[in-house]
Amino acid sequence: MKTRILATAASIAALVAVAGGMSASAADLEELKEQGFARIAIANEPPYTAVGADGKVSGAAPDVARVIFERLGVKEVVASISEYGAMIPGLQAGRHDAITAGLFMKPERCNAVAYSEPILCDAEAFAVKKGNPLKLTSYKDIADNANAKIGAPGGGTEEKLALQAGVPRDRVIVVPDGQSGIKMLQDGRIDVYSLPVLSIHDLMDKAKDPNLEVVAPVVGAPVYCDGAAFRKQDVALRDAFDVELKKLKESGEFAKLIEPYGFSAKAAMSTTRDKQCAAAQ
Ligand code: 6CS
Repeated sequence: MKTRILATAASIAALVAVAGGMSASAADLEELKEQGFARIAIANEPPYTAVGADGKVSGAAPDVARVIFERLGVKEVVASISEYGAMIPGLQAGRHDAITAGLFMKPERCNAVAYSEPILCDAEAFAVKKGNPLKLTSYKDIADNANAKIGAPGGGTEEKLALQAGVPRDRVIVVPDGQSGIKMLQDGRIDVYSLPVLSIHDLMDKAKDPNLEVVAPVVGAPVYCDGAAFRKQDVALRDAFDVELKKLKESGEFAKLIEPYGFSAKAAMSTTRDKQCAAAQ
């Protein structure tokens, strides 16, 4: 089973042609089976989602989605990279059939999409200069220090948490990808880069920079869980996905898929979509 990224204009054009023929109203399972693939939105933020130099897509979220879609009779998963803040509009516009990217469940998102049951749970983290010179351990600490600038993904949870904690917009810098965030921190253009714990650790392991360190978990920030996200009108597809997800969880296959990436199957299995969608933040 391959998962491939939209690599060429031709493949994008081909996909747009196919997408154009899909009923914009709903991506139902029979259509996806006939189409032969499901179009997923990802962010390329390991270990949640990753795109290799060869275009091969991996990461815990696409790996779970690939197995489930295959069991639903959809042979292939075709991924396109999107900023977190653009994922839901892209889904609603019919550019994706599902978001499988670690898009954390929060009330406003739960109102906009049909989430599956929880899949990947994680706390939040900061990457800072060695010794954490500004003593930043919470988003409020950043708000309280007029000189502190935070980098975070556009439309992402960390951006929202910083703004909610009172960090002014001009001190919240949108960072397009992990490597840029680490570089901006190293160059002193930001004082802290915030992503979920496993994402920050992946970046730091690759950066191997002794002048940086991790603050985790961020004090006062909740543990979030994602689910696969479907259009509101595609609840039947979401429900079919959930049936297979439940089987994966019960058989132990779910743990085998996500725990090598550092995620906890127990964390996802100890909560529910309803609980995550009702949570405060
Ligand atoms: O759901 C979100 O908004 C966050 N999720 C991940 C996996 N990374 C950063 C992003 O802000």
